[in-house]
Parts: sequence; structure tokens; C-alpha cells
Amino acid sequence: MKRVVTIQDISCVGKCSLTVALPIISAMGVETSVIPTAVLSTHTMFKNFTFRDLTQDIVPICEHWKNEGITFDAIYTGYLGSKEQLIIVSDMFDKFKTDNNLIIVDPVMADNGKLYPGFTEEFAKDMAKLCGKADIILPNLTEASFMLGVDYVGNNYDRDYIKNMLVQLTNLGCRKSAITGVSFEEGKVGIMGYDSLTKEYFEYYNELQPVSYHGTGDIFASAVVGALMNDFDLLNSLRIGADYVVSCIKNTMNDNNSRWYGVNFEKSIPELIEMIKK
Ligand code: PXL
Repeated sequence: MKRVVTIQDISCVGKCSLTVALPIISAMGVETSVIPTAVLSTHTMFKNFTFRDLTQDIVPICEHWKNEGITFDAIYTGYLGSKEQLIIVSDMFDKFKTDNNLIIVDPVMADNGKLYPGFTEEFAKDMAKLCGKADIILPNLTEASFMLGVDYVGNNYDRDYIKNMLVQLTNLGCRKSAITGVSFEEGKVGIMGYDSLTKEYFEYYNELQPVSYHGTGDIFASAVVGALMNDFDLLNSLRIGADYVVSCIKNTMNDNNSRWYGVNFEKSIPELIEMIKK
């Protein structure tokens, strides 16, 4: 059985970061170890959330694992809260990277042209350095723009613009990049990716859903990691992640008692498991 470690915060209520990564990747038949980087009462879209930083625990956790000889088939990072955490996680990559495992970085920090509360443009540049150490990165267009230091263009772009961004992202040092939430046709939204070794581009689209919900980026990335660990290639893993998010959104829209802060990803887990049956 494959083993992943995912490094991100635990927002106790809010259906994002570790509370989605752990159930989703586990449901896909992959052991999921965690490094919680902080404990928050909720994610940061709520008001008055509590926050306990766990940065000081990360190094001792990793040292213990090294002493135990523990290894990982993938290291997957999501929301990281400070420059110090980026440096520690970067060192963790150096210690646990092998020729055979994958580092996947989802540079969670922004959406719709804006940084999330607490993040700065300087942080985005530091996150870009961490992305340089990954095998695969999964930014949205806003995060890609902040990391590359270019203006966010909203919906005003074409395929060549995204292709150029994908190449620049791999120039940070990672082998493969994918940008989520891209659209070249009214009513469709999807992902475009690039492999800098083969110089191939790939893309996948779904119908645009009429509503968006918090936490779907984390759900997408978790399903992509789970699919990669089930030996799907990157394009098919992105497809599984995107189809799973669409299923989660539909399940939430159809629920009169749905929560405002996240999707009913739990109800779509059986569908996700069907998707990875070959
Ligand atoms: O879904 C990304 C995310 C993860 N963790 C925390 C967040 C957010 C987005 O706002 O606030 C704490």
C-alpha cells in the first residue's frame, strides 16, 4: 500500500485542508500520514477563528520519522501559513525526497485575483521557491500570477497566455505544472497542464457550475494525489480530481440543508471510488 504525507493546517470546522485530504486520500486506498501545521477553529473565511501555530513541532516530527526509517510515496503540501513554515517544509523535502517519490505542491494562498487574509506578495515569491522543488504544482490562475509576479488578468487570456504561464511555472524548477480554473469557452471550466520534460500540454474541461464553494481546491488536489498514487498519469488524475469536484458541487447544490462553508464531498466518495476502478 502506498503512503502519502500531507502537510497543511487542520481547520476543525470548514471542510478544507486536512479534514478533506485525510478522508479523500484514505478512501482512495492510500495510507495518509499528516503534519498539521496549525490548528484553527474554522478556516479563515469565518470571523473570529482561533489559531494555534504548530511550526515548532514540524522538525521534531520529521526527525522522529527519519530515525524510524519512515518513507513516503508522495509528499503533498497545501495551505502553509508563514515564511518560516515554507523554509522548514523545504528542508523536509530535502530529507524525504527519493528518486521514486513525488512532491506535489498546491500553493494555496489566493483566488479570484486576491490573496487570502494574512498572505503577502512576498509570501507568494517564497511559495514560488517551494514550488521549484516540487515534481508537480497545482496553482489556480491567481496563485500562478502572484508567484510569477504578473498582473492577474481575470478572464482576459487565451491559450497562448496560459501555455506561456505553464512554461514559466516549470522554469521555477518543477517538472510539471497545471493551472486550475481556466476557461476558453463560455460555460466550460477546467485545467491546463504542461510537462517540461516531454514539452507536452494537456487539458480537460467540465461544464461550469453555477455556484462555487469554499474548499474545492483542496478537494481537487487531494483527489489528484490519490489518483496519482493509484498509478493514473497526471492528465487522468486531473480529470478524476475535476470530475470529483463537479460531483461534490452537484451533491451540495441539491441539498437544501447544505453548509455555506464547504461542499458535501462525503456524499461523492462512492463515485470517486468508482472513478479509480480500472
Ligand atoms: O481551502 C484553503 C484553506 C485552507 N486552510 C485554511 C484556509 C483556507 C482558505 O481560506 O483559510 C485555514
